[in-house]
Amino acid sequence: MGVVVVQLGQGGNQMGYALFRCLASASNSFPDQFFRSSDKKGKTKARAVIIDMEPKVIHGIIGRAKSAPAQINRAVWTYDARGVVTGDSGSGNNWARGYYDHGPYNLNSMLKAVRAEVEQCDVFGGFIILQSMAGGTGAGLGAYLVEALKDEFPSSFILCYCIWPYESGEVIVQNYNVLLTLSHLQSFADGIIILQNEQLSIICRMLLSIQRPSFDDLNELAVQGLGCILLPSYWRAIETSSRPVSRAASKGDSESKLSNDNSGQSRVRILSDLLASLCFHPGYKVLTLRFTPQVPAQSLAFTNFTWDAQLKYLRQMFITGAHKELEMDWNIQLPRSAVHNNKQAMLSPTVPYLVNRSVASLLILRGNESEYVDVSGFADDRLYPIWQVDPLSVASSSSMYGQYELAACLISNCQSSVLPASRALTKGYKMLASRAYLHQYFEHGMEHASFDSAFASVEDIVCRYSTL
Ligand SMILES: Nc1nc2c(ncn2[C@@H]2O[C@H](COP(=O)(O)OP(=O)(O)OP(=O)(O)O)[C@@H](O)[C@H]2O)c(=O)[nH]1
Ligand SMILES: [Mg+2]
Repeated sequence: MGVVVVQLGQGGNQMGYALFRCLASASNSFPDQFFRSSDKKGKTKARAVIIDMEPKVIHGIIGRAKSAPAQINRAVWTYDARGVVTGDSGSGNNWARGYYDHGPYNLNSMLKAVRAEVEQCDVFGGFIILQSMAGGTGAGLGAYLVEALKDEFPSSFILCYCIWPYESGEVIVQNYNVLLTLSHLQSFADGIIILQNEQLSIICRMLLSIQRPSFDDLNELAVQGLGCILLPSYWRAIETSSRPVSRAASKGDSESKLSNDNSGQSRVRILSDLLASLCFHPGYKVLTLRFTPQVPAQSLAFTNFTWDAQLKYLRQMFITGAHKELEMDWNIQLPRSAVHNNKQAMLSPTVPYLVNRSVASLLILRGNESEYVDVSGFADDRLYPIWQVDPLSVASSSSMYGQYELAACLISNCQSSVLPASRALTKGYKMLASRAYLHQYFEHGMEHASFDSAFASVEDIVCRYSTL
């Protein structure tokens, strides 16, 4: 099974490079879902297509992959030069330029590179798209390419991994760009993981003791969670008093014969199982990652981790919607009744809590004894809407994850990612009302109606999640 990673624009390419490094260095051998041996010389290549409209960043990551490769038993990996699509100049943070100009102009070369990489997979498992939402290429051309991929490969899964900009605003038109991108991805992608630069930066500063985090620092942190999900893991049961065995665990017995390994456990299929357990409802596709432990690399060897403590942190982060272990509100507890909803909590002064509700969650545990840890706290009915009958899936692997003796990642289809979307809407509507910078978009053939429909679609997303 092979997954093709499409890296787009500066953020997408730099993040993609960090992801391949993480996948290569966290296992004993190159995971064949993400790497392939090229024929004659037996060199290992990333299963990647790398696209940017200016060549600088692409040259940078190709050079870094060659000069500072993640080594496994002295083996190295590189990018395949045939998977590169680039141009002369970027999109200048103009979403319309990426979507209406660069997208159609480069479509054939992008699809050619994608088809060539897909053909290298014995079984093709889908696409992971890496992009930032605030610029012109990753966001605009990225939205165009995702539509084209859905058209060209209609039965393949598409999981987008999207960088949300600092909300203080690095790019003046970033609110337009994130809203346009999110609305397009909602229509054409199967799952959208949002990664907030702001949150990554706070974790780097407060928990990892990096005073001025660079993009490399943010990327390295961000891909830890994604790598934890993507490396091989196996379905396990949940076993709580109210739900004896999860759907995911029993599913493996009947359906996943192909993916079973020698131990008889059922292996999680990337991306089909992941998306089927999290994004089964087309109205809810926005995902959030939470990863623990969050400690500086140099402290890992001197810290004793226990499952009990780590899962307590992770569960409280989940309940409160927090992204970091520090300064989390431990006073927020689950309401007594499962029928409680957040809307009631907002309206009633006697209900002091607002919990982060989730449509579904997938918990991945890595490390010794991970098959036996009690995870019932994540299956609590009060964390999910009442119509959800089987919201939690759990997978594990007893192997160590890179330097982590134990690691846990929760990927949830929950309310916490829509808060930044609703703030972007407020700011975006303000700019739209004053017609700020619209001429830059109209120059490339975009119409006012496209803004209206994109904003309305994001409003729908926010509304659906906030009434969970
Ligand atoms: N986390 C992270 N964010 C990045 C990185 N590079 C850029 N960004 C963010 O991405 C946004 C800008 O988008 P870019 O990816 O630079 O834009 P692009 O896709 O190359 O598009 P154009 O340059 O307009 O053609 C800003 O919000 C940056 O903070 C990176 O390596 N990591
Ligand atoms: Mg760029």
